[in-house]
Amino acid sequence: MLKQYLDISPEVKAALDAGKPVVALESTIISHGMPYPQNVETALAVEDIIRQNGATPATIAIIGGKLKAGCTKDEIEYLGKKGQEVTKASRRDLAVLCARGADGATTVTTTMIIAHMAGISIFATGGIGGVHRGAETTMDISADLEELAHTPVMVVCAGAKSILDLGLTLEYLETHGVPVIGYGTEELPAFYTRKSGFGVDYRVDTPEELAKIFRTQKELGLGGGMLVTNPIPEEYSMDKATIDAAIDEALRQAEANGVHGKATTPFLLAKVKELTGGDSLSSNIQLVFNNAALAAKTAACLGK
Ligand code: PSU
Ligand code: MN
Repeated sequence: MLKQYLDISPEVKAALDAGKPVVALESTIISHGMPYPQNVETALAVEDIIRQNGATPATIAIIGGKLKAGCTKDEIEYLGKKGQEVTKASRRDLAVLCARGADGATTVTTTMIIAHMAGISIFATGGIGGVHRGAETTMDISADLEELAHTPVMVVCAGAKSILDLGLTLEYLETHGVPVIGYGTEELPAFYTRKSGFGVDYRVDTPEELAKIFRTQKELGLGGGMLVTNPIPEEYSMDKATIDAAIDEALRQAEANGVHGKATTPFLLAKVKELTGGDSLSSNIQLVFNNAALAAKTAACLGK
Protein backbone atom coordinates (compact mmCIF):
# COMPACT_ATOMS: atom_id res chain seq x y z
CA MET A 1 0.00 0.00 0.00
CA LEU A 2 2.71 2.44 1.04
CA LYS A 3 4.78 1.36 -1.97
CA GLN A 4 2.55 3.23 -4.41
CA TYR A 5 3.47 6.52 -2.70
CA LEU A 6 7.06 5.97 -1.58
CA ASP A 7 9.75 6.44 -4.23
CA ILE A 8 13.26 5.60 -3.06
CA SER A 9 15.93 6.67 -5.59
CA PRO A 10 18.13 3.89 -7.04
CA GLU A 11 21.26 5.32 -5.36
CA VAL A 12 19.59 5.50 -1.94
CA LYS A 13 18.02 2.07 -2.33
CA ALA A 14 21.37 0.50 -3.25
CA ALA A 15 23.03 2.09 -0.20
CA LEU A 16 20.25 0.96 2.16
CA ASP A 17 20.23 -2.58 0.76
CA ALA A 18 24.00 -2.79 1.25
CA GLY A 19 23.71 -1.48 4.83
CA LYS A 20 25.71 1.62 3.93
CA PRO A 21 25.22 4.95 5.74
CA VAL A 22 22.51 7.26 4.40
CA VAL A 23 21.66 10.79 5.57
CA ALA A 24 18.28 12.42 4.89
CA LEU A 25 17.97 16.13 4.01
CA GLU A 26 14.88 18.33 4.06
CA SER A 27 13.46 20.40 1.18
CA THR A 28 11.66 23.27 2.96
CA ILE A 29 15.12 24.72 3.44
CA ILE A 30 15.43 24.64 -0.40
CA SER A 31 11.99 25.98 -1.37
CA HIS A 32 11.27 28.30 1.54
CA GLY A 33 14.53 28.75 3.44
CA MET A 34 16.89 30.35 0.94
CA PRO A 35 16.65 32.39 -2.27
CA TYR A 36 17.33 30.90 -5.73
CA PRO A 37 19.99 30.07 -6.87
CA GLN A 38 21.82 29.83 -3.51
CA ASN A 39 19.23 27.30 -2.36
CA VAL A 40 20.02 24.87 -5.20
CA GLU A 41 23.79 25.42 -4.95
CA THR A 42 23.65 24.81 -1.20
CA ALA A 43 21.45 21.71 -1.52
CA LEU A 44 23.87 20.17 -4.03
CA ALA A 45 26.93 21.18 -1.99
CA VAL A 46 25.39 19.59 1.12
CA GLU A 47 24.94 16.35 -0.81
CA ASP A 48 28.63 16.49 -1.82
CA ILE A 49 29.71 17.00 1.79
CA ILE A 50 27.73 13.94 2.83
CA ARG A 51 29.40 11.90 0.07
CA GLN A 52 32.86 13.18 1.05
CA ASN A 53 32.17 11.97 4.56
CA GLY A 54 31.34 8.48 3.39
CA ALA A 55 27.52 8.48 3.33
CA THR A 56 24.81 8.67 0.66
CA PRO A 57 22.56 11.76 0.71
CA ALA A 58 18.78 11.40 0.41
CA THR A 59 17.11 14.75 -0.21
CA ILE A 60 13.47 14.29 0.69
CA ALA A 61 10.48 16.00 -0.97
CA ILE A 62 7.02 15.31 -2.37
CA ILE A 63 6.89 15.51 -6.15
CA GLY A 64 3.77 14.74 -8.16
CA GLY A 65 2.24 13.07 -5.10
CA LYS A 66 5.23 10.74 -4.59
CA LEU A 67 7.18 10.70 -1.33
CA LYS A 68 10.75 10.96 -2.62
CA ALA A 69 13.63 9.57 -0.61
CA GLY A 70 16.47 10.82 -2.78
CA CYS A 71 15.97 13.59 -5.33
CA THR A 72 17.85 14.01 -8.61
CA LYS A 73 19.72 17.23 -9.45
CA ASP A 74 16.84 18.18 -11.74
CA GLU A 75 14.31 17.65 -8.96
CA ILE A 76 16.36 19.81 -6.58
CA GLU A 77 16.60 22.49 -9.28
CA TYR A 78 12.82 22.26 -9.80
CA LEU A 79 12.07 22.68 -6.07
CA GLY A 80 14.55 25.55 -5.78
CA LYS A 81 13.18 27.43 -8.78
CA LYS A 82 9.54 27.05 -7.73
CA GLY A 83 10.46 28.30 -4.27
CA GLN A 84 7.53 29.50 -2.16
CA GLU A 85 5.04 28.18 -4.74
CA VAL A 86 5.72 24.68 -3.44
CA THR A 87 3.47 23.83 -0.50
CA LYS A 88 5.30 23.73 2.81
CA ALA A 89 4.28 20.24 3.82
CA SER A 90 3.80 19.20 7.43
CA ARG A 91 2.23 15.95 8.69
CA ARG A 92 -1.32 17.22 8.16
CA ASP A 93 -0.60 17.98 4.48
CA LEU A 94 0.76 14.58 3.40
CA ALA A 95 -2.47 12.76 2.55
CA VAL A 96 -3.91 15.67 0.58
CA LEU A 97 -0.72 16.21 -1.44
CA CYS A 98 -0.36 12.48 -2.24
CA ALA A 99 -4.04 12.07 -3.13
CA ARG A 100 -3.88 15.08 -5.45
CA GLY A 101 -0.53 14.19 -7.02
CA ALA A 102 0.85 17.53 -5.85
CA ASP A 103 4.29 18.79 -4.81
CA GLY A 104 5.44 19.54 -1.29
CA ALA A 105 8.59 20.85 0.40
CA THR A 106 9.20 18.71 3.47
CA THR A 107 9.74 20.29 6.88
CA VAL A 108 11.65 18.57 9.68
CA THR A 109 8.41 16.74 10.51
CA THR A 110 7.70 15.26 7.08
CA THR A 111 11.37 14.63 6.34
CA MET A 112 11.49 12.49 9.51
CA ILE A 113 8.31 10.66 8.50
CA ILE A 114 9.49 9.85 4.97
CA ALA A 115 13.05 9.02 6.10
CA HIS A 116 11.60 6.53 8.57
CA MET A 117 9.32 4.99 5.92
CA ALA A 118 12.38 4.52 3.70
CA GLY A 119 14.51 3.04 6.50
CA ILE A 120 16.81 6.06 6.99
CA SER A 121 17.54 6.89 10.62
CA ILE A 122 19.56 10.09 10.51
CA PHE A 123 18.76 13.50 9.11
CA ALA A 124 20.75 16.76 8.87
CA THR A 125 19.23 20.22 8.67
CA GLY A 126 19.74 23.83 9.78
CA GLY A 127 17.22 24.63 12.48
CA ILE A 128 14.10 22.96 13.83
CA GLY A 129 10.72 24.44 14.59
CA GLY A 130 9.64 24.79 18.22
CA VAL A 131 7.39 26.58 20.66
CA HIS A 132 6.76 30.12 19.41
CA ARG A 133 6.98 33.12 21.68
CA GLY A 134 3.46 33.85 22.91
CA ALA A 135 2.43 30.19 22.45
CA GLU A 136 0.63 30.34 25.80
CA THR A 137 -2.12 32.21 23.91
CA THR A 138 -1.58 31.28 20.22
CA MET A 139 -0.84 27.58 20.87
CA ASP A 140 1.67 27.82 18.02
CA ILE A 141 3.93 24.84 18.64
CA SER A 142 5.72 23.33 15.66
CA ALA A 143 4.70 19.81 14.66
CA ASP A 144 8.48 19.14 14.55
CA LEU A 145 8.46 18.64 18.33
CA GLU A 146 5.64 16.10 18.22
CA GLU A 147 7.43 14.21 15.44
CA LEU A 148 10.65 14.11 17.47
CA ALA A 149 8.59 12.59 20.26
CA HIS A 150 7.32 9.71 18.10
CA THR A 151 9.49 8.99 15.08
CA PRO A 152 12.81 7.19 15.58
CA VAL A 153 15.09 9.47 13.55
CA MET A 154 18.15 11.34 14.81
CA VAL A 155 17.97 15.00 13.78
CA VAL A 156 21.25 16.93 13.58
CA CYS A 157 20.67 20.70 13.65
CA ALA A 158 22.29 23.92 14.86
CA GLY A 159 19.69 24.37 17.60
CA ALA A 160 16.77 26.70 17.04
CA LYS A 161 16.54 30.40 16.27
CA SER A 162 15.40 32.68 19.03
CA ILE A 163 12.39 33.66 16.91
CA LEU A 164 11.13 30.86 19.19
CA ASP A 165 10.80 30.61 22.94
CA LEU A 166 13.82 28.36 23.46
CA GLY A 167 13.05 27.72 27.13
CA LEU A 168 9.53 26.49 26.38
CA THR A 169 10.85 24.47 23.44
CA LEU A 170 13.18 22.59 25.81
CA GLU A 171 10.33 22.08 28.31
CA TYR A 172 8.16 20.57 25.59
CA LEU A 173 10.92 18.22 24.46
CA GLU A 174 11.53 17.13 28.04
CA THR A 175 7.83 16.38 28.58
CA HIS A 176 7.79 14.28 25.41
CA GLY A 177 10.93 12.38 26.27
CA VAL A 178 13.22 13.66 23.55
CA PRO A 179 16.91 13.69 24.51
CA VAL A 180 18.55 17.00 23.57
CA ILE A 181 22.26 16.48 23.02
CA GLY A 182 24.85 19.23 22.65
CA TYR A 183 27.67 18.24 20.32
CA GLY A 184 30.83 19.44 22.04
CA THR A 185 28.80 21.86 24.16
CA GLU A 186 26.76 22.05 27.34
CA GLU A 187 24.68 24.91 25.97
CA LEU A 188 21.87 24.84 23.43
CA PRO A 189 23.12 26.63 20.31
CA ALA A 190 20.79 29.29 18.87
CA PHE A 191 21.46 28.71 15.16
CA TYR A 192 23.38 31.91 14.26
CA THR A 193 25.14 31.96 17.63
CA ARG A 194 26.88 29.18 19.54
CA LYS A 195 25.11 30.02 22.79
CA SER A 196 21.55 30.64 23.94
CA GLY A 197 21.75 30.81 27.71
CA PHE A 198 19.92 27.45 27.98
CA GLY A 199 21.58 24.15 28.84
CA VAL A 200 21.21 20.92 26.87
CA ASP A 201 20.46 17.59 28.55
CA TYR A 202 23.81 15.99 27.74
CA ARG A 203 27.08 16.87 26.10
CA VAL A 204 28.55 14.36 23.64
CA ASP A 205 31.93 14.81 21.95
CA THR A 206 32.13 12.07 19.31
CA PRO A 207 30.00 10.70 16.44
CA GLU A 208 30.64 7.24 17.91
CA GLU A 209 28.86 8.13 21.12
CA LEU A 210 25.97 9.81 19.31
CA ALA A 211 25.47 6.58 17.37
CA LYS A 212 25.77 4.46 20.51
CA ILE A 213 23.14 6.45 22.40
CA PHE A 214 20.74 6.37 19.46
CA ARG A 215 21.22 2.61 19.03
CA THR A 216 20.63 2.12 22.75
CA GLN A 217 17.41 4.13 22.60
CA LYS A 218 16.18 1.82 19.84
CA GLU A 219 17.29 -1.33 21.66
CA LEU A 220 15.43 -0.20 24.75
CA GLY A 221 12.29 0.07 22.63
CA LEU A 222 11.74 3.65 23.75
CA GLY A 223 10.76 4.89 20.31
CA GLY A 224 10.97 8.52 19.39
CA GLY A 225 13.75 10.61 18.00
CA MET A 226 16.86 12.29 19.29
CA LEU A 227 17.89 15.90 18.83
CA VAL A 228 21.57 16.65 18.26
CA THR A 229 22.43 20.33 18.44
CA ASN A 230 25.70 21.23 16.77
CA PRO A 231 26.95 24.80 17.26
CA ILE A 232 27.76 26.92 14.19
CA PRO A 233 31.55 27.03 13.63
CA GLU A 234 33.03 29.99 15.53
CA GLU A 235 34.28 31.74 12.38
CA TYR A 236 30.76 31.92 10.91
CA SER A 237 28.82 32.74 14.06
CA MET A 238 27.08 36.10 14.21
CA ASP A 239 27.00 38.97 16.66
CA LYS A 240 24.25 38.25 19.19
CA ALA A 241 23.08 41.87 19.49
CA THR A 242 22.69 42.20 15.70
CA ILE A 243 20.68 38.99 15.46
CA ASP A 244 18.53 39.78 18.51
CA ALA A 245 17.65 43.21 17.10
CA ALA A 246 16.65 41.68 13.75
CA ILE A 247 14.54 39.01 15.49
CA ASP A 248 12.75 41.62 17.61
CA GLU A 249 11.97 43.68 14.51
CA ALA A 250 10.79 40.58 12.59
CA LEU A 251 8.47 39.61 15.47
CA ARG A 252 7.09 43.15 15.59
CA GLN A 253 6.34 43.10 11.84
CA ALA A 254 4.72 39.66 12.05
CA GLU A 255 2.41 40.92 14.77
CA ALA A 256 1.62 44.16 12.89
CA ASN A 257 0.78 42.17 9.75
CA GLY A 258 -1.33 39.59 11.56
CA VAL A 259 0.85 36.74 10.28
CA HIS A 260 -0.20 33.39 11.73
CA GLY A 261 -0.32 29.63 11.18
CA LYS A 262 2.14 27.97 8.82
CA ALA A 263 3.17 31.36 7.42
CA THR A 264 4.72 32.47 10.72
CA THR A 265 8.06 30.65 10.54
CA PRO A 266 8.79 31.45 6.85
CA PHE A 267 7.79 35.10 7.44
CA LEU A 268 10.10 35.48 10.45
CA LEU A 269 13.00 33.69 8.74
CA ALA A 270 12.68 35.86 5.61
CA LYS A 271 12.51 39.08 7.64
CA VAL A 272 15.54 38.19 9.75
CA LYS A 273 17.45 37.46 6.56
CA GLU A 274 16.32 40.72 4.96
CA LEU A 275 17.32 42.73 8.03
CA THR A 276 20.75 41.13 8.42
CA GLY A 277 21.63 41.00 4.72
CA GLY A 278 23.95 38.47 3.15
CA ASP A 279 25.75 37.74 6.44
CA SER A 280 23.00 35.58 7.83
CA LEU A 281 22.64 33.66 4.56
CA SER A 282 26.30 32.69 4.49
CA SER A 283 26.19 31.70 8.18
CA ASN A 284 23.09 29.64 7.45
CA ILE A 285 24.83 27.82 4.59
CA GLN A 286 27.94 27.09 6.66
CA LEU A 287 26.05 25.65 9.61
CA VAL A 288 24.13 23.31 7.31
CA PHE A 289 27.47 22.10 5.86
CA ASN A 290 28.75 21.55 9.39
CA ASN A 291 25.66 19.53 10.36
CA ALA A 292 25.81 17.45 7.17
CA ALA A 293 29.40 16.42 7.91
CA LEU A 294 28.56 15.42 11.50
CA ALA A 295 25.47 13.49 10.39
CA ALA A 296 27.46 11.59 7.75
CA LYS A 297 30.17 10.64 10.25
CA THR A 298 27.52 9.55 12.75
CA ALA A 299 25.64 7.55 10.10
CA ALA A 300 28.86 5.66 9.40
CA CYS A 301 29.08 4.72 13.11
CA LEU A 302 25.40 3.67 13.26
CA GLY A 303 25.99 0.73 10.96
CA LYS A 304 28.80 -0.64 13.14
N1 PSU B 1 13.68 26.99 11.38
C1 PSU B 1 14.79 27.41 10.74
N2 PSU B 1 14.92 27.14 9.43
C2 PSU B 1 13.96 26.47 8.73
C3 PSU B 1 12.80 26.03 9.42
C4 PSU B 1 12.69 26.31 10.73
O1 PSU B 1 15.64 28.02 11.35
O2 PSU B 1 14.11 26.25 7.52
C5 PSU B 1 11.76 25.25 8.65
C6 PSU B 1 12.00 23.75 8.83
O3 PSU B 1 11.58 23.07 7.66
C7 PSU B 1 11.08 23.41 9.98
C8 PSU B 1 9.90 24.32 9.69
O4 PSU B 1 10.70 22.06 10.04
O5 PSU B 1 10.47 25.52 9.21
C9 PSU B 1 9.03 24.55 10.91
O6 PSU B 1 7.89 25.26 10.52
P1 PSU B 1 6.71 25.50 11.62
O7 PSU B 1 7.30 26.42 12.64
O8 PSU B 1 5.61 26.13 10.83
O9 PSU B 1 6.38 24.15 12.18
MN1 MN C 1 3.22 26.83 13.68
